Amino acid sequence: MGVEYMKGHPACEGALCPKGNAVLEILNNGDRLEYPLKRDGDEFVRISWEEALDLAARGLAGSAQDHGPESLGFLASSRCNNEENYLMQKLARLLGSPNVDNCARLCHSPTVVGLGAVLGTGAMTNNLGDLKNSSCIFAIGTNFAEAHPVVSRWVEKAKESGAKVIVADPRITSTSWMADLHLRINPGSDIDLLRGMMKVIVDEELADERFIEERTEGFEILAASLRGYSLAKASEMTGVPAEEIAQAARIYARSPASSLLYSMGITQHICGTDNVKTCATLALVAGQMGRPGAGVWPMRGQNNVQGNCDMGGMAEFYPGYRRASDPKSIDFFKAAWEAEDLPLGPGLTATEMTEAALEGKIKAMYIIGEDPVTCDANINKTKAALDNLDFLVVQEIFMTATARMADLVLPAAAWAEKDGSYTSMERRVQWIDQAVPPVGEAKEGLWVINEIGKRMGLDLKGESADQVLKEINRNVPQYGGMTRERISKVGGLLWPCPDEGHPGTEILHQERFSTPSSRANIASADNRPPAEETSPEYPILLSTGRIVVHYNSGSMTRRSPSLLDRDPELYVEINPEDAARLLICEGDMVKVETVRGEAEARARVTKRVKPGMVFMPFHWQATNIITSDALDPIAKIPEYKMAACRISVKP
Ligand SMILES: Nc1nc2c(c(=O)[nH]1)N[C@H]1C(S)=C(S)[C@@H](COP(=O)(O)OP(=O)(O)OC[C@H]3O[C@@H](n4cnc5c(=O)[nH]c(N)nc54)[C@H](O)[C@@H]3O)O[C@H]1N2
Ligand SMILES: Nc1nc2c(c(=O)[nH]1)N[C@H]1C(S)=C(S)[C@@H](COP(=O)(O)OP(=O)(O)OC[C@H]3O[C@@H](n4cnc5c(=O)[nH]c(N)nc54)[C@H](O)[C@@H]3O)O[C@H]1N2
Ligand SMILES: [Mo]
Repeated sequence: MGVEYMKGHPACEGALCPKGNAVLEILNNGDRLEYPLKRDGDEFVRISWEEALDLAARGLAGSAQDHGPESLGFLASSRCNNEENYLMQKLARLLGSPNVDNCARLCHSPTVVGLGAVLGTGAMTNNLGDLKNSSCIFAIGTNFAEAHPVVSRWVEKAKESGAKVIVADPRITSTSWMADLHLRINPGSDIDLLRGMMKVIVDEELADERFIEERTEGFEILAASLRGYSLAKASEMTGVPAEEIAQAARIYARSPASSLLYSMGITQHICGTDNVKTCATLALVAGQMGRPGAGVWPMRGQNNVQGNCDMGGMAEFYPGYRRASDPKSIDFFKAAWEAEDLPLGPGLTATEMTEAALEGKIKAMYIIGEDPVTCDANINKTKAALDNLDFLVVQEIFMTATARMADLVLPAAAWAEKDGSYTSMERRVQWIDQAVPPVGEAKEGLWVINEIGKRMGLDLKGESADQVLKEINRNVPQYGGMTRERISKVGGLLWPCPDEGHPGTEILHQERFSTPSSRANIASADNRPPAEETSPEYPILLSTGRIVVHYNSGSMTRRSPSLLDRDPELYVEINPEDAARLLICEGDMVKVETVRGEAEARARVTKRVKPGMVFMPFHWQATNIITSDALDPIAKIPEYKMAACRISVKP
């Protein structure tokens, strides 16, 4: 009915981003899915919930019977609450499939595994408000001013108290405008930048020797590898003047408290995991960790991607980051769920499920609140994979490109229409009460999953979000003390919160790291070139990312008239030098081609991108026709930030 601002909220103090302000245009949108729909040729016909649930159960059971439970793939939704995601992975695993994953695969999977390996916990170390205590804010590969506008407030507050802001980004962005020092790095050269900074820190005796000695392992290997490295080499690889790298290193290491913020510019590379580990290593070497204003802030994506990973909606982990490959995890959940057997993992990641569907190994999929046909890299491949399935069920609030390919579409209640908890990127867990009834016959995800389970002979114990939260309290140690009452208070609680007397944890790693040895593992990695390098045929580097008014697939924001009005169509940013050479003028429709296909976009001629590079947002489907699906070998994230393309004016 209206939007009110929570002035007393510790993370946002009542501020919303443009999408938050447009929320009612989306919630009350006339396009919302209201009834279950079944495919009939090229059309969809309305059916009853009874028929829909039977169909879903039969589709999944049929595949499990004919091809084994490992032929089932599940995508949980980071837009949905913890209880829905907990139940989704429970359904998958009780059916015997280890293949459950979520959009973190395309996003911060390198953080979960990389930061996890270095610090023991793959999550933001401090809270957002704590940024005001930093006297240096180093933002690398994050455009938080557009992607996390609420964070800008805390950075502004730090600046008002004299903090220095350093931004490492190949583009000029709304975030780089806030910077005292903008390192205009060559895309994909972050490890060289970080190593260059560490070289200066070590050589100029700015390393925190006591912290390294008392709290870390592996420094000698890094130090040895830096001996053969030079600032000149770092400058050559990154395209950043040596003096600027040295200046950044000195400011970061000398400041009483420095924060390091990173996001997709770091993770979406084939060396994404090594990038993350190197970011954390810089913080360790400088001793910038485990204190107010000092730590590592991975800027996570969706409203509940943190929670989805915590709940075990990931191929590598059962709930609470119990390794899916560890028989002890299986024993724990066999007892907790009174299950005879559970699948040992890791299961297939979202990106591997696509390959497996193409090979005919995955036969049926249940997708909740994800749109891979718009958001995957190289979507023609994703389409072919989904086409190859025997059965696809999609649970959505809108008819997305993915839903359009389904055999069965289930209408879902949106956030304001259901109870449940969400975990923000600061590990903050908050309960939301249902405010309005769902539109039409839409149902909350919990009910749908529970009913499908029943029809497959399973009692998932998912009658209400309350009931599931209590099970989460028992089975996810970090959430032990997160009762509905406690997390309903403004600001909720930050995990870990192991019991009901625990106040939650604002800053991690203050005394020890959560690794088995309690020490952080210093990493030493070398840079690797991108999977796809530019060539005479495809001479320009294509980078993709976000703009402030649109959100991921755009399935929601492109339906908001006020947001669409601000950015109505797909565009490509191109440097004036390249534009002149290619005879492209501002406003021309151009064709952007890679080996995988072509996309049409409106040219914006601007110095915001370097010569030899173009940038496209991915909130319109065409972009991911051309992006590269090369994967990081550990986290299996695609290299969305690097592809080789060519551009021409559309005849
Ligand atoms: N408005 C809006 N906000 C969002 C979203 C949205 O779609 N729209 N999506 C949410 C989600 S799911 C996520 S994951 C976050 C992501 O938030 P961000 O990661 O901040 O968003 P991106 O635009 O993908 O990339 C960030 C920056 O990385 C830079 N970059 C590209 N390549 C490199 C490189 O090689 N090195 C370095 N150092 N920088 C590079 C880009 O120029 C870009 O400015 O945003 C969340 N918030
Ligand atoms: N080229 C390029 N591609 C990218 C990226 C990039 O930087 N460049 N970034 C990648 C990243 S970081 C991410 S996270 C992915 C995002 O990929 P997706 O997760 O596929 O993107 P979203 O648009 O967030 O899709 C979520 C869907 O959930 C639906 N939804 C919202 N609320 C609910 C609900 O309550 N219930 C249900 N059932 N559904 C709901 C929305 O309608 C929407 O269709 O995209 C990736 N793709
Ligand atoms: Mo994301």
